[in-house]
Formats: sequence, structure tokens, C-alpha cells
Amino acid sequence: MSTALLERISASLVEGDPDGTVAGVRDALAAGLEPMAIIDGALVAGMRTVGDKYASGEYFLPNLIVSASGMKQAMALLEPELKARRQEVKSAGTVVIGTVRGDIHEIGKSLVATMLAANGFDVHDLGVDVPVDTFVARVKETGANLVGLSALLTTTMHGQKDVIEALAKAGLREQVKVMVGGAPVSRAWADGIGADGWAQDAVSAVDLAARLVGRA
Ligand code: B12
Repeated sequence: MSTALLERISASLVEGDPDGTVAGVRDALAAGLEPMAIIDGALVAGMRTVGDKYASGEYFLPNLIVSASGMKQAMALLEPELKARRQEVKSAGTVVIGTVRGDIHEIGKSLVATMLAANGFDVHDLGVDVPVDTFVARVKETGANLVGLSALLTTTMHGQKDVIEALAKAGLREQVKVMVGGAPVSRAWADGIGADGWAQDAVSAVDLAARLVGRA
């Protein structure tokens, strides 16, 4: 029954039916499914299919926009549930996170931010299309010990390098660990630009964050 529910949610996302996605998520929560099972088993998988269809020319930009709206509405329902499951731990660290300049992809970054918050991190989410200087200013202001940089476009991933360089220039590089992510970002890229770590998804991002701040 839970597999059928997850498939229904995923299909509604792919078909561009946000109301169906929201209704499916409500039903799944009512049936006792864990929020992370819904995210991993239905939503992320559905968005991947949408991306594949866009890449192959079957889908166009409006399809991406409608599916992304379904995903965002679903996440709005799931975020409070994730936070409610937050284990009461001493703050694991302070994270400044955002999607780099020129890039408006929000979903993956927000998922990472939510998961970090759900795992005891104090999260400052700067949103999308964040200028280099804003990252630097917020690190200074919050005394963060971790920065998360998301980039979904090959044309914007250089922005991650720019932020790392700007942090060094501002004398903050010793204070913060930097982790990077996003679909085109790889471990090799992360190593090449001098990041401290890379993670492929939100769950491994939490493990990585804990390792980087010495909590795991
Ligand atoms: C939804 C979407 C959009 C939506 C975004 C809506 C929103 N509010 O976010 C809209 C319609 C706005 C959009 C616009 C564009 N898009 Co778009 N989009 C996508 C799509 C289909 C899904 C992205 C997504 O949300 N995935 C689901 C989330 C959960 O996954 P994720 O983002 O990868 O995040 C996970 C990991 O990467 C990681 N992660 C992410 N960030 C971070 C950060 C850290 C610190 C860590 C550790 C980990 C981490 O953890 C996340 C959670 O598991 C992708 C396809 C794809 N395969 O990625 C294309 C895609 C990224 N888009 C693409 C393109 C080309 C564009 C446009 C240029 C299209 C156009 N012609 O205008 C514009 C660019 C706009 C801009 N300036 O940013 C291309 C990029 C190609 C490239 N290599 O550069 C892709 C790959 C589609 C394709 N196959 O061609 N897009």
C-alpha cells in the first residue's frame, strides 16, 4: 500500500499535478509514512524523472515550473513534520547556506537546509541567487562554522569557487568549513576548488556536515 502511495505521488509530480501531489503527501502522512521516505521514495525520484524528460526534449520549461511548484508545496507540508522529529541535541553548529549567484534552483538547497535544521544545526538559509559578498557578510555576522553552497548549473558552479576565495580574502577561511553540492557538482570539482566536502544528497549532506564540524 505504501509503495502504491509513493508511486501515486511521484506520478502526480511528473504529470504536473501539484494538487494531486499535495493530496498524495497528506494521505501518505496519514498512513504513517515517514517524511524522509516520502521525500526519497517519491519526490526526489519524481523530480529526477522530470529532469530526464526535460533533458531528452520530451518536457519543456513550463513542465519544470509546474513540477517544481508541486515539489515546493509538498515540502511545505513535510518540513514541519521533519522538524517535529528533530532530536533534541545541543546545537551541532551554525550553517550559512544558499544557492550561488545567478542560480535560482531552490529545492535541493532547501531540502539540505531543512535536514540540517532537523538534525540540530542552527541554519541561516540565504535563499537563491546569493551574491558572493552576502555569504561573506552572513558568515561574519553569525560566526558560522559551516557554509553550504548549492549550484545546479554548469554556468554557475564557478560561483562556489568565488565564495571560497572571498572567504579566504576576508580572513574567514580558517573559521569555516565549506561544503558544496548540486547536480553538476562532483567530489573532483569540490577538491579542485578547495572545498572541504561534497555530498550527493540531503542525507549524506547531514553526515558530511557532522563530520566537518567534528560531531561524527
Ligand atoms: C526544477 C528545475 C528547475 C526549476 C527550479 C525551481 C525551483 N524553485 O527550484 C526552474 C524551472 C526555475 C529551472 C530553471 C532553469 N533550469 Co532547471 N532544473 C530543474 C530540475 C528539473 C530539477 C532540480 C531539482 O529541484 N531537483 C530535486 C532536488 C531535490 O535535487 P537537487 O537540486 O539535485 O539537490 C540535491 C543534491 O544535488 C544535493 N544538493 C543540492 N544542493 C546542495 C548543497 C550542498 C551544500 C550539499 C552538500 C548538497 C546539495 O542535495 C539535494 C537534496 O538531495 C533539474 C534537473 C536535474 N536533474 O537536476 C533542471 C536543471 C538543473 N535545469 C537546467 C536548466 C538548463 C535550467 C534553465 C537554464 C532553463 C532555461 N532555459 O531557462 C533555468 C535556469 C534558471 C537559473 N538562472 O537558475 C539544467 C542544467 C544543465 C546544466 N548542466 O547546466 C538541468 C540539469 C535540466 C537538464 N537536464 O537540462 N529549473
